[in-house]
Amino acid sequence: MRHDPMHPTTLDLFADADLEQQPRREQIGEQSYVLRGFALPWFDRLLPALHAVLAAAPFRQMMTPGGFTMSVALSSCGTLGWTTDRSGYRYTRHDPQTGRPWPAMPEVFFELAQAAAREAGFSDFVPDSCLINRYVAGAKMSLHQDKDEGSYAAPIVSVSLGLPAMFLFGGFERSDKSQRIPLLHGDIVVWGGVDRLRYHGVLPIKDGVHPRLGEQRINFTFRTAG
Ligand code: MD3
Ligand code: FE
Repeated sequence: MRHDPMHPTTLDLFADADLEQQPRREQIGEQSYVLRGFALPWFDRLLPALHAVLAAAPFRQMMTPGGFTMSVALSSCGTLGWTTDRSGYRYTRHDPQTGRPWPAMPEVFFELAQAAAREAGFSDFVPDSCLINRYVAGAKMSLHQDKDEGSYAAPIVSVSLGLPAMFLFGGFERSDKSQRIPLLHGDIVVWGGVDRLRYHGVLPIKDGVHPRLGEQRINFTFRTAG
């Protein structure tokens, strides 16, 4: 009776919950981690803050220096916002579309980014930029390095929300083999130190409907840009 699987004791239930729990922190590189579900408890506070940012700085598609329109739509908050146009990639203090300063980074964004960085071994992360990427079905980001920041000393924190994505985590040359890492709603990835200049990208998003965010994936990329 005590070991009837249909009648687990309270202690058995705790034991099972423990066994079935996914490892919360996956190491994917020497100084790179995926924090599974880390943003989930923050989501209800992130959403209204996101809407306020987007009311001031709506999503827009930008052009690469090479003349291609990015499939991902962008916005930013924080002191510095990443932009691209025919003259190049850079960080600006003003939204080129409105001429106004980028919206301030909501406190809840900053706190989440700092908590995630700490969990990955980077204490005292002070992001001054949050790029907000919006992917609809088919949108992708080709392999690239993040090289537009003033220093590579700080880590980068990436928060995935909405539809799932297959993230490509490459090496230090474009031709190096990439790991494929599925990222789900609420997952956070943190990179820094020796992994800061690794190539990375996102495969085309598959269509679908997320119960909280609909037909899109939204990614926050926190950086110390200045
Ligand atoms: C790996 N965005 O906007 S950050 C980007 O899902 C960008 O939208 C990704 O790459 C996205 O530039 C999420 C992923 C990232 C950022 C920096 C890295 C991965 C990195 C630095 C080193 C290695
Ligand atoms: Fe990037």
